[in-house]
Amino acid sequence: MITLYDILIEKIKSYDTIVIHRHIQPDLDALGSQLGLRDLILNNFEDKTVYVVGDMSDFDFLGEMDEISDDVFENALAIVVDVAGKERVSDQRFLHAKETIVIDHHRNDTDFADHFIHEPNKIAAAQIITDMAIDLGFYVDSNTATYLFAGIVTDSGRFIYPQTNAATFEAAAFLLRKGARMHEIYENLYEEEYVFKKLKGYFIKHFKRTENNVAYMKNSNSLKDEFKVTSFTVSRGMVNQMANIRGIPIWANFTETDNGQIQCELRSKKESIVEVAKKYGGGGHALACGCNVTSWDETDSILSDLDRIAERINKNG
Ligand SMILES: [Mn+2]
Repeated sequence: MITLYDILIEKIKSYDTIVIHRHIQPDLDALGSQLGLRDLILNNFEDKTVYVVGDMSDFDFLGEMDEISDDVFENALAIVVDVAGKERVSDQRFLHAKETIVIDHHRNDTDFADHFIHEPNKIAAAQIITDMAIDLGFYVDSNTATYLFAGIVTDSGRFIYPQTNAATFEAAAFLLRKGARMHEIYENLYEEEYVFKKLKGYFIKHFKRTENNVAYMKNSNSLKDEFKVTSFTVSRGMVNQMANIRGIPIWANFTETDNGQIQCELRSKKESIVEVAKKYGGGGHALACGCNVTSWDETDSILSDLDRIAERINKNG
């Protein structure tokens, strides 16, 4: 039987030039699987030219991208990792490649690839590539192992997300045996900006609770100037400073922005609160949603709506 791995190997063998892409605003799984696959190909196949392309993010400590001209794509194989939908692929020139292969673990289909290695049971694209390297007996050096480890550790939320299982740890253990520099990755992940740390402290010190234990913060527009951060950092970046507190089922972060609106980030442990977000013209997921309002009075009515839900939760235990 010919597997998708066989096809991938066959295609890598038949192209001299390979360009590896991943999604825009890359996280460490996107970058880790991209850079890891590059080194796997360079270390296990002879005479290949492999490029990595795309925009960069805060995670640039992992490695650099290549600048290449348009004509490189003409006779190239494009491999896209950690994303299957055309729109979100970084550097759209993959559309000019001769052939395309997608390697992804997200639960959606591809709208462009010639071949699709789709393993949604795996927690990271980097795990798909690691398992493939194990199956095929590839040579894995310590750089490759470090890249792939970074993808697995972050897409699993440091081995916390529900999909984390024995196979996740087996892949990680394999990479550590191959010399993955785990502590180097952790140092980069856990270090944060001075102002960010100070802002966290401010939040933890000043957040309040409603009668039925909805935690909340109201942030005026001047707060972001005081800490020299963006209002996005105050709003989205800080909301979960009120998460994971025993007895607090719901938490909300209200942040005034430059245009005078108030961004409302609403979060809940178990009970859906998206109806509240919708009531005020917003939306999102059941447990993580938001809306924009124009007055502090409206944030008070949001709080009393959330407080009613919290009261029900507290009663039902
Ligand atoms: Mn991923």
